[in-house]
Amino acid sequence: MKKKFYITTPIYYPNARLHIGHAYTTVAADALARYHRLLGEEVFFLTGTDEHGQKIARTAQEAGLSPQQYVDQIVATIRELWATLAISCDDFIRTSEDRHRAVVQDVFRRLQASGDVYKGTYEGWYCTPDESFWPEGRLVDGKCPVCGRPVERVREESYFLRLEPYAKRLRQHILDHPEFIQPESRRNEMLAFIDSGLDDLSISRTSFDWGVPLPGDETHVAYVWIDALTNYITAAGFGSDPDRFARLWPADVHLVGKEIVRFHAIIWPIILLALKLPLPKTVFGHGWLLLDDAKIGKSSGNVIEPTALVERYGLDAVRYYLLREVAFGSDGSYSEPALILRTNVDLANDLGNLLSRTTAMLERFSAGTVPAPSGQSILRPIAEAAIAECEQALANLSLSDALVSLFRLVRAANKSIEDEAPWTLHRSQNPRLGTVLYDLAESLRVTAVALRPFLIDAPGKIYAQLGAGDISATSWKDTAWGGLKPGATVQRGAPLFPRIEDTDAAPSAPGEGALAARPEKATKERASDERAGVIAIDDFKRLQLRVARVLSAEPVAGSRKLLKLTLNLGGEQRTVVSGIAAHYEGPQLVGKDVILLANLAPATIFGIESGGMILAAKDADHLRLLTVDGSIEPGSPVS
Ligand code: ME8
Repeated sequence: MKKKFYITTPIYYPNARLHIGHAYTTVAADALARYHRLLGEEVFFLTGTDEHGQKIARTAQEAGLSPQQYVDQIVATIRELWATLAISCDDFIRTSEDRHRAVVQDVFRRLQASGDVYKGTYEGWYCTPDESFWPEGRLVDGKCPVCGRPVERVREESYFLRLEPYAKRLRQHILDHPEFIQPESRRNEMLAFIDSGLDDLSISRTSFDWGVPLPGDETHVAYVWIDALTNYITAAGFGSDPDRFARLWPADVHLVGKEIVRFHAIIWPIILLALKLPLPKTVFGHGWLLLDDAKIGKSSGNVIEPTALVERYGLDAVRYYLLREVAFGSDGSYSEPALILRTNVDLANDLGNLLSRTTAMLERFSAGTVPAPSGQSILRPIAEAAIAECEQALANLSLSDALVSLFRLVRAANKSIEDEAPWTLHRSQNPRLGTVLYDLAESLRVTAVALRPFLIDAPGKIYAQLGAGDISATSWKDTAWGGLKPGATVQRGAPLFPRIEDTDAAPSAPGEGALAARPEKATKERASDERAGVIAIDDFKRLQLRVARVLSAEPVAGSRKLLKLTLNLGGEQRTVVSGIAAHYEGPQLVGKDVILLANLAPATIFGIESGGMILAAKDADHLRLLTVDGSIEPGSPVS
């Protein structure tokens, strides 16, 4: 029988249109689902909407609509958004559906039978935007400790679930299963939360009726989080299709934002323990996308519409940016200039140029067909290592690392064009040419298959241009080296990713010394500041300054001023051309830590692509490189 992979996103509140933060989780889950399908597994990828509760009831009332009418409208926009982002979910659950109501009621009956439910009165605070109860002692400055918004005083009759009887078992489960709560920082937070003592949880509400009525006591509706968490078993067939449920449950990954890990890693497991059901294998709490250091959120008024970005930059660029830019698990800043830069550097320059250079050379030097390789392949071991690293990263849910590995292969292929100089091999009729060209085409083919979980259009276009056939017939196994058939006819096509011209993006030529990036929109005030030479902190923050360790430094043929440096940036290597040859000998620099402006648009200098600028201080006679005061990991950010 096929291995199964069940992955979920949170079910989102349809109280307002969704934004790039929701797209972030959903695109990440989609990439993982696509990867596991390529592995040949039976994948069940679930997303949906969390439609009950006080927040939705109020929003609908303000809009003059019934809650159902209100959510129906928003859900239609969410379905459109997921279609725009090519989200390949296998089910979209809505908690207002009958199939779900029946399961919530069943869960309540079973919880009551567990003996850990009692009726009482809830008196305390409630954060309506987060739909969460808070005892007085946990508030921070009288506000919700998670989102910082005002809380409301609530006093009403409620059913409670005792959590403490399950705390010890849950704690032990967390300790025994290091993969259960990830990343590790969230695991430690949850252990600390359990150790601080678990209050009985109010599991019903009586002050409004937009929810699932409790069986036997219809003046109560289920607390919206109990209702919402239950979606994960409803969709898997709990109570409706026992065989399917036995096959799918437990979920392999609940992917959630870090602010709701507590619900998924404490409350949900305790409900499952009370129901005597197995616990999900992994709850992964990713970080937030931030705008000017604040979480992008529906209520913060700083939402970014993903659809507009897709229209402007294309689906693959937006997906790539979301999956690559921020280490999955950490918070990261969203910025449009960074999206443009990522697209131009990785997709247009590195991947797109590799394809157009390779197909152009195949046309010119090999009559438009893929030659047969004969000699030693330089790129094959690099490709095999990149795929192995990519697999490892995906097993750890490190989506950005997976892409870093694949683009290492793309960069190595580009470098091999410079190193092997196929035009010279062609001129001298050197038989190595066939191997070099095959290597390039095959590296692109392997990359195309491996990019299928992440990108939607580009992999198929690469396949078509290489004459490799229909990419939809490939599986992950086709990332193995050697799939491209010699003799295939190359079909050169349009550039894969046209460069996005953005005059407001970072300065383009290294060595200009123009460190202040231009603001996105020059308002009058900002323009006058600029004239005075003053920049805003946001302008400074757009510069990605990083510590880089010099791996090698060589003179550039034909130039007396330039050195070509190869730098270690942590997970990545960069080549930078720098005008420092009059001040430093190459060997002097090897092992030195320098400061690199890492997000400067690349430029070709003396035929070498330079990816950034290293910083130096200069007086009339001297130039000295900036460095760090002691030992620090290469790649560390400078701020
Ligand atoms: O919490 N950065 O729904 P919700 C990253 N209905 N991710 C973000 C984000 C940001 N700035 N903003 C939102 C709920 N998200 C409940 C869930 S599950 C049983 C019930 C993502 O509409 C992230 O995944 O408030 C976060 O957890 C989710 O949207 C919250 O969506």
